[in-house]
Amino acid sequence: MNKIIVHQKMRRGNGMLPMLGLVVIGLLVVMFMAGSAASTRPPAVQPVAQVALPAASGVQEVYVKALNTGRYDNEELRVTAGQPVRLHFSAEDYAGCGKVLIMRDFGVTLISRNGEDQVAEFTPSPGRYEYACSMRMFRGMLYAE
Ligand SMILES: [Cu+2]
Repeated sequence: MNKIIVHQKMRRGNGMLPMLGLVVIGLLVVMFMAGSAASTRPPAVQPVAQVALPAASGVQEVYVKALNTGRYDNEELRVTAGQPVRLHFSAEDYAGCGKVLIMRDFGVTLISRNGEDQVAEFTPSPGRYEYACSMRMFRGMLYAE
């Protein structure tokens, strides 16, 4: 009699293992699907070249915003060399160090603490000029041709 009871207990105990296994596998599948869904999602920032159109004044207006995602909305700017450029910079609330934009080639440092537009003007010779946060995590390139 005792033997039978023990036997049944063991069987019940063993029966729990496959069940637990199924639950774990189920969880893994759900986690995997969530993960792959996240990875197939398009990146928040679609790097698109912004081509500056000379305004009536001849100043080329270009716009860069530091996003909460850790990147600029514009990572590539194209302007005409030898004509003045007016760079408008702003930053989202949680852009962190991205609130500071530096263009070493023109001695430009812009700080947008509360999302406000900050402006710098310079006239580039032909070339490529980087703009970035101080640690170059946010990074973009201005091409003057
Ligand atoms: Cu940074």
